[in-house]
Amino acid sequence: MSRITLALSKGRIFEETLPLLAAAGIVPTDDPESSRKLIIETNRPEVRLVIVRATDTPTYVQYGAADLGIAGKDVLLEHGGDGLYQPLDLNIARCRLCVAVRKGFDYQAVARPGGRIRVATKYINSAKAHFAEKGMHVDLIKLYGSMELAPLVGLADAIVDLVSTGGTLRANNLEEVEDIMPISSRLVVNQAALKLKRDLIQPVLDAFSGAIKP
Ligand code: PRT
Ligand code: MG
Repeated sequence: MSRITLALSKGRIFEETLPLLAAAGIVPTDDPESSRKLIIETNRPEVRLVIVRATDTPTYVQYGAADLGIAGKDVLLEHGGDGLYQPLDLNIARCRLCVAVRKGFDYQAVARPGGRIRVATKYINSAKAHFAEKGMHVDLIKLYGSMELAPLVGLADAIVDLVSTGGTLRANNLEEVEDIMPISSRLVVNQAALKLKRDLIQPVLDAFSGAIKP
């Protein structure tokens, strides 16, 4: 029997994908928040889910360990998208990528061609492209989380991070000074799998596509 494997991260992407799966007639048999299982079966014997770290989703799909996956545009921009077909913006897990600084830091003084700034981020590629376009010189410091701390302890002048409600910035005395781009999650498909298992994958694409909320 031919099967398809869909890679998802737990948390917001899993939660917001459930209605799309339901539209495709797919219901997981376990909840990854309470179960420790990394492979989750569904009501459909030919469809299974694998639970991966959000940043690893494109890698599983690129190498064909999963046929499909759902990943944030932020993650896809850092991964590069090699070997991935990206047919659908699912419009879920929405937020924006932005530049933020400690309140009182004069960002406008350095936000000009030739200006220099030290930036901490997990989004090295996106940050590099953004500051290059502005003609700024940037010293990038790679972090893996809690970026909001960096300007508070003098590790960086600014951060490039995702913001949704703005609550985390406010709680840490930071302010958004530049909007880089809107972010949402995309469906990614392994290109070889799409050809070999089109009979199983195409109906999922069609159902997802019909269930996307504006
Ligand atoms: O959490 P973990 O370290 O395991 O991995 P992850 O952060 O990569 O995964 P997860 O599940 O937290 O996020 C998965 C995807 O959700 C991301 O790749 C984004 O595309 C999307 N997304 C949407 C977000 C947010 N909204 C978001 N608000 N990802 C992260 N955040 C964080 C942000 O980094 C900041 O620390 O939430 C904080 C800000 O939230 P507000 O509401 O206080 O502004
Ligand atoms: Mg997170």
